[in-house]
Amino acid sequence: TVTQYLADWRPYPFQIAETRLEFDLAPRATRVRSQIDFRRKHAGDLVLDGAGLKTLALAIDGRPLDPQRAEAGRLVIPAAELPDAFTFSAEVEIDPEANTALEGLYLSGGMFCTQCEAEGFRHITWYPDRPDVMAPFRVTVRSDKPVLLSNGNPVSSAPGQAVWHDPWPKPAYLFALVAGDLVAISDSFTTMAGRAVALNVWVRPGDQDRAGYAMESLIRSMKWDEEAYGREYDLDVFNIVAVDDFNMGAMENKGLNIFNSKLVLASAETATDGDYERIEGVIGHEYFHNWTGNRITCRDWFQLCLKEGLTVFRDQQFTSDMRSAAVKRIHDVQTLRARQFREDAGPLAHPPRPDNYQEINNFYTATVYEKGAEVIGMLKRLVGDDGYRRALDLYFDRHDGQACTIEDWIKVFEDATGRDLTQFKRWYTDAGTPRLTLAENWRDGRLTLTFRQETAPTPGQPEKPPRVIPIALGLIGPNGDEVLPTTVLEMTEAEQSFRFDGLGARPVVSLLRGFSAPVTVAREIAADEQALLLAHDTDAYARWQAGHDLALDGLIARATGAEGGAAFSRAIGGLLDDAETGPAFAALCLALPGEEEIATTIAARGGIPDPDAIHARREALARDIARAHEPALARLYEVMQTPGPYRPDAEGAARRSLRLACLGLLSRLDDGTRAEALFGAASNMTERQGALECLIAAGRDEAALAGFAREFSGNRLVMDKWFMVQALRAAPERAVARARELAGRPDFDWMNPNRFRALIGGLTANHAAFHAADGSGYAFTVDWLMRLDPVNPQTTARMCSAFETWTRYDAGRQARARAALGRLAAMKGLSRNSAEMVTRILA
Ligand code: HT7
Ligand code: ZN
Repeated sequence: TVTQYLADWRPYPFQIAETRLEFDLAPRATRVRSQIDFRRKHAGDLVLDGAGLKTLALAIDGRPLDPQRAEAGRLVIPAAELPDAFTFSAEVEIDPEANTALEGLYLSGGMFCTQCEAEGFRHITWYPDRPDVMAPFRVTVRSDKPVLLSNGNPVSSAPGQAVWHDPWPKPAYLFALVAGDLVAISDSFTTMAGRAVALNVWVRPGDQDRAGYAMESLIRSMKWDEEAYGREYDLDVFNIVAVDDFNMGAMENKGLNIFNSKLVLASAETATDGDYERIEGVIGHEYFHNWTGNRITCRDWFQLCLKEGLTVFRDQQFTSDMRSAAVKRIHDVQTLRARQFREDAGPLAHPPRPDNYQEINNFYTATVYEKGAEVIGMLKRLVGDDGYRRALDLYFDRHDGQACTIEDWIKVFEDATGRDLTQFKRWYTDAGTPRLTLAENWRDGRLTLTFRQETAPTPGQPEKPPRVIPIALGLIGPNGDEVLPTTVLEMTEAEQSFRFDGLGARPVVSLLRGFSAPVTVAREIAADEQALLLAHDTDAYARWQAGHDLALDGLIARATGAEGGAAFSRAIGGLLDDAETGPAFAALCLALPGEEEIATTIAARGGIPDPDAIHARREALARDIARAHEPALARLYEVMQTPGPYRPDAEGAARRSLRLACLGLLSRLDDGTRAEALFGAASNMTERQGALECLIAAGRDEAALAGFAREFSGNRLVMDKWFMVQALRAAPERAVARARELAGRPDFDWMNPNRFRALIGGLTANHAAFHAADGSGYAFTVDWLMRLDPVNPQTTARMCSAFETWTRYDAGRQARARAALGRLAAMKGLSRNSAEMVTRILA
């Protein structure tokens, strides 16, 4: 295995004036003819990438080259054989039907489609498959499929052949082609300069009635990017295509976004509120890439967070503007903690900008995406909204059409604001989550806050110098009044004190408002102070965090044997009284911390988590809360009904989320009676799925599951939910057996990544089941990873991260996890993707 190093990057010796491609599509033998007009920029050989290509012909300016010159993976033509300007041409044959890895050109349900990020284009033809080589593309597609699409604007279209031209220089990873039996729902958008853009969402015939929300989301995204960032769309058409077989969520190919169908198709009966919100967010994300990723791309794959962190940040802003900013922030913090903090605390920890990798596909991680976005949030907080806008304007002006680095990004902030960001850059180069400790001193009306920051060593990075940490805080007086509004402290040292004078009585610190930095916090705070913050803090995130900490402390006390959670249960009383004024917030507060988070917190505090005890005690606390508040919960459950037709807006979703939070608690008392009634009566998938999850947890699910399967057996996306909820929500002692049984069904179409993730991913997310003491969860998961790896290495490797926490558990579980991983590591022919993951996890 070859390790790639950031330090080894060298400029490509050539630029490309134009790339011309011709495709004759056939499932088993597609012919690809290419002509690439190269112009020399620097000294050096012509190096082209290729993988799995049957090379039929090669030529320079029409002079044939021996096709045998192509070695595995590379074609090198020495500089001495090349003029300064020349056309390289090739003819290759590829086999889309055999392409189960879904990288390059493949077939999904009879439709030809492509996925080229990160290094998929080399599976299509010989090319400089690196993001800093950009070119305009002209593409001819020949096929008997009725719809033939590629990037850019249509040039001509006739039965059997279409020609597309993309005038905007782009790297090969943004190339796309689709050919299939598709239908579109169409609309148009007039840009701020008055240009009309034709919009199409392409789906399989019959799916049109579920594509409307994707189109509405696209239009909202285009408008928002003009208003919030001044960014206008730049082609005559924008196409979105939904495909069923896809390794990730979606792909931002220039002018031709390709989506996992689960992020396009939605109707009240088939999609949940969460699905609708994700569709809007991901449609926005891919659209926003048009400027942050496509017009300005990455110089190399080490810079991935340049486009992904920024685009996630932009999609988070978009969702905040379209829905509730407070709720969105809390959701984002929950996701970051659940996925990224976990990554940062284990063997897979890496900086947002790594400096080495073996397989770039393994670096599409929570650290690159979500932490990359948090780092931008911190920058914005430090330079202010105006400074951020000036920096972004400069970024677009200065770097349009370029392939850039994190250094370019930081420089625009320095130039636009005059700040020195040298220390700030550590957020990009250093892995690990800083732990912020607060010590308070109160004397004579003066509060002194002393912060310490510490980051534990991570793989390859033993030393962790201090970072700049923006700490947003406020002070709340004992009567609940705010005595200091939000103030941002800039911590730059390992230890630093800040003083607040002239205070009448000792206030409670509302710390890290808005989650102003991706750090963990350790502080002494009494339960009644947390309850005061939950009741009175002016910052919604800090209020939620106070309640969440109260619950977490109670759960950890219980999980380690003591009584706990009474203070949280008391605080819930006040919250339920005014839940109607903010149902989504109340729902978030009612949700107990998940088992994985409890385990993470126990481990971070130096303990060994016991998954069974965590599960049992969390259940016990949920029951106690339900008992203590049954009348209020039952009342809210009724009040939060949403009469009238289903609307996927934030208001309706908020009411349903509170209703289901109440149902979840009440089901612990009524053994699922209400859930059964709701399952039978609900006309939308949000409530049906919510009710089904309660029934599964209560073990009263047989009839509901059978009815659900009967109704939706023809809908793959809905059946994915059916598989997922059973693996995820089954009681831990039953879950592995249930998953095994489901895996034996003929409709467990495991080569489809959505179906595989639904069942196997569902089980790995069922904490106590995956970490079953007898190792059955580990063994079952590895059996399936071994089956999938030869077929689809990317998806297999990503799912290996289920094991990234294995060293936190007791010796018995560790031994079983190591044995399971050892079997995977020893598998003959294990892919480079999975081999890298297993090696890092076991290191
Ligand atoms: N930029 C896209 C990443 C992506 C991807 C990466 C590797 C393999 C398959 C993939 N599909 C999409 C998606 C995004 O972040 O917008
Ligand atoms: Zn992205």
